[in-house]
Amino acid sequence: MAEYLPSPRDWVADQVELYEGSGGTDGLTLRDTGLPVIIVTNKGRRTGAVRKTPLMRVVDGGNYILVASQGGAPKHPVWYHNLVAEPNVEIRDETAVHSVRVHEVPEGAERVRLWDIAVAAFPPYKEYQEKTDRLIPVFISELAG
Ligand code: F42
Repeated sequence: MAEYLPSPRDWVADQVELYEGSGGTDGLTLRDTGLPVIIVTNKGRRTGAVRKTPLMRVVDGGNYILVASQGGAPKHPVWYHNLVAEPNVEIRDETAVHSVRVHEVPEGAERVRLWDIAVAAFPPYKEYQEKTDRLIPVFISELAG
């Protein structure tokens, strides 16, 4: 089993510890927004280490939409590159854990549809997109198998 390397950002590492440590019964929302969060367990593309990334919980039917916004920062988050390199990940949604495969949704009507769902679930995504020149990547999950 690969080693777990926590995020260097304390608030992120703390949320993962609370969420995972409670078996998905505590630390379930983003700060004081009350909006739900999932934990994506992914593999570091260079270290091979276990990485755990909290993201907003956005769903399209039974699939999860993952938005690589990183607060509208100029560069994609590192986890974006991890998911492109190894798309088989685990998603913890409260007490449920799903093995899924994710893929980036290319520009086009389907991405627009998923983006609108994401903004409805977490309105700050819209401001994050306005803040940055990059097109914020959107992934969709499907059950691995
Ligand atoms: N971020 C989002 O992008 N979208 C969201 O919807 C979102 C929601 C959210 C909710 C709660 C919460 O606590 C955090 C939330 N975040 C959200 C922040 C998110 O969890 C990430 O912290 C953020 O997106 C930054 O991701 P990052 O992968 O760039 O993290 C950096 C800080 C990081 O961990 N860097 C590590 C480090 O040590 O510097 C490297 C991590 C890594 O994967 N390394 C790879 C490896 O091999 O291990 C190397 C990869 C390479 O290419 O170098």
